[in-house]
Amino acid sequence: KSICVVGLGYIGLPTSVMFAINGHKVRGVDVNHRAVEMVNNKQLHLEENGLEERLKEAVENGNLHASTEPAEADVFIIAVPSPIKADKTANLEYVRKATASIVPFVKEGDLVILESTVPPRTVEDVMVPELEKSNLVIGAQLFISHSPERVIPGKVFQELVSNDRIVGGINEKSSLMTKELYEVFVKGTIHLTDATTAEMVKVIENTYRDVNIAFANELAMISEKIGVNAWEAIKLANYHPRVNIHTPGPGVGGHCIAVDPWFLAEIEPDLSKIIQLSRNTNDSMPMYTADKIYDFLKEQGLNDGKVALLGLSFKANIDDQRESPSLAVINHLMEREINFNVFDPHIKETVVVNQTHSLEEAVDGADILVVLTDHDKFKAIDPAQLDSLMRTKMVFDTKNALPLQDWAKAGFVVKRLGDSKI
Ligand code: SAJ
Repeated sequence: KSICVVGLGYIGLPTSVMFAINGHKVRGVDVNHRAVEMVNNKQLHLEENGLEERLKEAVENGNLHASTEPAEADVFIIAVPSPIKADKTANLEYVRKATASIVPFVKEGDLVILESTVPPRTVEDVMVPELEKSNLVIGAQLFISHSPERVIPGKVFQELVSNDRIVGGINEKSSLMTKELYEVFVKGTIHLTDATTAEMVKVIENTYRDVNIAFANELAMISEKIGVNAWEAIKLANYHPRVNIHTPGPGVGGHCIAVDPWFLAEIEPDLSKIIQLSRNTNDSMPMYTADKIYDFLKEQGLNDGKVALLGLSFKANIDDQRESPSLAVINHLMEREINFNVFDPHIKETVVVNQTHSLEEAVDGADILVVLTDHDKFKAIDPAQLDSLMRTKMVFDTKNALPLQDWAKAGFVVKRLGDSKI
């Protein structure tokens, strides 16, 4: 089949590559000229484990070609961003524009699939009206479905294959056509439903995680008041066969979990109270973290304290700093005029002020080391290595990433988010 994938980002590119190495002819489309050029030159414009070799294979076998313009195809897959606006409502302009861009190219018998996460009813209310402009009969001559991506950055290629997939068509034929297409590489079960249910499923998966993390963050804050280590308490509670509490941290980042719950809040603001409260709790964690840092410096009698922040990406072992809680922590420190350096071994380009490109530089003269992202590279830091570099030996671990007992033995004042037992 010929497939036209609109959007060559974190989802569109790996998906294009997978179809191309599994025998389909793929045209990858992106408005970003540089991304298009890089893909055609087998170069990565984003980091993902296993992408480099697969991209090479897909381009070299002649099945993947990128362009800035769509063209005729049997299948169109839309994988463009669906962010929120400042007022926390969905910005569906990318989805609408991408849909409009394929209208001149769709022909009888074609299938259009939306992979982007969207508020329930977007396929029916935004995409269908656009696609009707093709003059094809929707559901009889042109087939449409939602097949939301569910992969986690860092493990995209494993999860594309092994995860179950939800496919929701505007009618049964659309669902079946979509299932047949993805079966070429998906080993998990493909579950069929209608388009609006599929949209709901995707959004509630991420909302479930957000609410659960907010709960964990609340437990962390309570634990700090009552002589409990929340990490230990959560671990023990999770031995119960019906309990699965997530972990606390300095906030929730990324462009999915911190965004998707708003899609439900937008539709039914009065009926989504827990969802909105959780979102706001998680959004308040960077401020809480910055306040803690401030208090720890004060405790040591330091008015001109200097902070070494470790971690800019929104989670472990990836290079993606979009919506990262670290950026919000930095803003709060700046508001308080607290001196800081920040270092992330996964982020090569300079994205914030006071960013250093080595650990040594970041901790030089610092009074507190703060772990904001649980990169493996941070877990392996030997506290003895920092001995002569830091002015005050204090460490604050917001992710329960470090063996703090060893750090205490090395003479550090140790602090952990959610732990007043330490
Ligand atoms: N986080 C916590 N505590 C936890 C888990 C995560 O504070 O217990 C934080 C992380 O540090 C990070 C943020 O939440 O800042 C989000 O990270 P994540 O690993 O939970 O999720 P994402 O955004 O990388 O990917 C999620 C996944 N959704 C689910 O697991 C339900 C993924 O499967 C989706 O495909 C993806 O969203 C998406 O694109 O929607």
